[in-house]
Amino acid sequence: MFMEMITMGSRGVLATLFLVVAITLFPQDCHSADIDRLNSTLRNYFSDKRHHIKNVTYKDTARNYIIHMFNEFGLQPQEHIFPMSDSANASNASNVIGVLNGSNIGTADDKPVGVSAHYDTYDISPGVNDNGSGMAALLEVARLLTDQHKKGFRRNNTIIFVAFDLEESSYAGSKQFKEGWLNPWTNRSYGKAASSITLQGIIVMDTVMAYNESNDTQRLPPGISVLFPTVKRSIESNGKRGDFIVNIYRKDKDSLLGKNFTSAWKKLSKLRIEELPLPFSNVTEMENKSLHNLLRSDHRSLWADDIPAIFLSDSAEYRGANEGCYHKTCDNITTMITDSNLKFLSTTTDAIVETLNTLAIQYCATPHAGRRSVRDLVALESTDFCKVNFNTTPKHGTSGCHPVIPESVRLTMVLATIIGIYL
Ligand SMILES: *[C@@H]1O[C@H](CO)[C@@H](O)[C@H](O)[C@H]1NC(C)=O
Ligand SMILES: *[C@@H]1O[C@H](CO)[C@@H](O)[C@H](O)[C@H]1NC(C)=O
Ligand SMILES: *[C@@H]1O[C@H](CO)[C@@H](O)[C@H](O)[C@H]1NC(C)=O
Ligand SMILES: *[C@@H]1O[C@H](CO)[C@@H](O)[C@H](O)[C@H]1NC(C)=O
Ligand SMILES: *[C@@H]1O[C@H](CO)[C@@H](O)[C@H](O)[C@H]1NC(C)=O
Ligand SMILES: *[C@@H]1O[C@H](CO)[C@@H](O)[C@H](O)[C@H]1NC(C)=O
Ligand SMILES: *[C@@H]1O[C@H](CO)[C@@H](O)[C@H](O)[C@H]1NC(C)=O
Ligand SMILES: *[C@@H]1O[C@H](CO)[C@@H](O)[C@H](O)[C@H]1NC(C)=O
Ligand SMILES: *[C@@H]1O[C@H](CO)[C@@H](O)[C@H](O)[C@H]1NC(C)=O
Ligand SMILES: *[C@@H]1O[C@H](CO)[C@@H](O)[C@H](O)[C@H]1NC(C)=O
Ligand SMILES: CC(=O)N[C@H]1CO[C@H](CO)[C@@H](O)[C@@H]1O
Ligand SMILES: CC(=O)N[C@H]1CO[C@H](CO)[C@@H](O)[C@@H]1O
Repeated sequence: MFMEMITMGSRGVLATLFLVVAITLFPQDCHSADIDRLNSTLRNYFSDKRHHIKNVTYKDTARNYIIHMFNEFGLQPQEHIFPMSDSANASNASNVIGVLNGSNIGTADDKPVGVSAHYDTYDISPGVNDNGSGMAALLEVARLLTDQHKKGFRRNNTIIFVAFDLEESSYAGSKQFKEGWLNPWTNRSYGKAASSITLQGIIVMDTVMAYNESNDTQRLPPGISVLFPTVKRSIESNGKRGDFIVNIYRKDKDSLLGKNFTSAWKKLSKLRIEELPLPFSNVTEMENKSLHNLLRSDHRSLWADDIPAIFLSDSAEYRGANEGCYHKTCDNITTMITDSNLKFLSTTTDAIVETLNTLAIQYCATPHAGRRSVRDLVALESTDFCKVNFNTTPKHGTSGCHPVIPESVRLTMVLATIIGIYL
């Protein structure tokens, strides 16, 4: 490098400097799920049965891994141990919960928002998709958000991460969540203000990684055609491809969360999404209308407890590879870990990060003030990422992804470099 600079002369030195600066300040991806991590998390921790009877050892390993990772992320994990209903075996189960405090923690202004998935599996199914996929995404969301925290971002509202246990036993973990953990935690954290805290809602993921671009890979559960004729038409006009995420919520209770997720998804991805805004809010009423298919995860218990929630899914056995493998031994790494499935899962992860940042109101804790020299920016880049790369107040729904140095300036710098070297 030194010899090159001598032969290039001062113009070359300048050009090289430009190049270094241009590369250093190249726009950083503000929120991108790491596909290799999703892959290895699934393979290493969520690829064999995690059932309280069929393989309790592996389930414990998965739970310990969640606790370990939440600790790594600085989320001070808490185990919510609850008694099991089939307690003949006298063992207990536990939800694992991590909390990322917002700056409003402890005050009446806090509007917490959450994300969840279940880590247990059905019987002897390895449960890579059901629900290793949701867990891998949950851990990746937690990693990305806490990483942003380390880079100087803060959020007004608190974010709660929940890994539910025993979803596969009548949603036992989520049924006991409100009474057993949420209420006591709210009292502990907010004291007198506890009664004025409103949870904005919890995103529930279950079976979220099957993606199929072939025609006729998507079937429709009964009831959908009548209630959502436009969704039916949309799926049919697309050749009945299983290539979309399903976002289920109750129109009158969960719209804030539901619509924010859909808009985050559309902003970040060209992949399709189908929204099913239910015109009912009472779970019993939905069951009486034979809508069981839309109630098949932990959001059911949350809704019954009057906690806003949305349910994200690939529609489970109504789609492609899931059809033969759902709850079977072939819900395994061979069937599920494909390029397109991982990409689909990473899109869900990114859209959740975006949604949570919007609802928790992300901001940069150390706003950059006024104009700065390029040298200042380079120096800051290494110590305070958000100060350099982001505006003080992120525009709504953008996670604050505004590089300070505009694209056009970067391009000019690169061009100047090339001209500097070759002329
Ligand atoms: C439980 O899962 C682990 C890890 O995959 C495996 O080594 C072990 O053989 C399993 N045990 C049973 C009883 O299936
Ligand atoms: C199960 O949990 C209950 C409280 O939820 C506790 O009293 C009991 O000791 C626990 N039992 C075991 C075996 O851990
Ligand atoms: C969010 O927090 C920032 C920084 O503390 C504050 O300036 C802003 O008013 C808060 N916004 C809302 C909507 O609470
Ligand atoms: C929370 O605090 C309120 C008011 O002090 C009390 O009535 C309620 O029982 C507490 N709930 C729990 C779960 O501790
Ligand atoms: C979050 O806030 C709670 C309640 O104020 C506090 O006990 C806890 O230590 C805080 N967590 C972190 C990581 O600061
Ligand atoms: C898939 O379905 C679409 C819409 O019905 C149709 O236009 C297209 O030709 C089909 N593609 C194949 C390969 O059958
Ligand atoms: C839901 O509907 C059932 C049956 O109609 C009724 O018994 C129950 O009180 C309702 N629940 C709520 C929270 O309104
Ligand atoms: C997954 O299931 C398929 C279909 O039954 C089977 O061919 C494959 O060997 C299984 N993979 C693993 C890792 O068990
Ligand atoms: C997932 O990881 C395995 C093992 O490292 C690797 O062989 C495979 O190519 C990866 N799959 C994808 C789709 O990245
Ligand atoms: C997203 O949530 C915010 C509140 O944080 C709300 O103002 C906005 O309208 C929501 N966006 C959509 C598309 O519903
Ligand atoms: C009631 C119940 O769940 N019993 C189970 C206790 O655990 C053994 C295996 O460890 C099972 O065989 C029983 O069915
Ligand atoms: C989304 C999903 O497929 N949930 C299923 C998980 O497994 C339980 C127990 O078998 C089913 O009741 C849910 O429908």
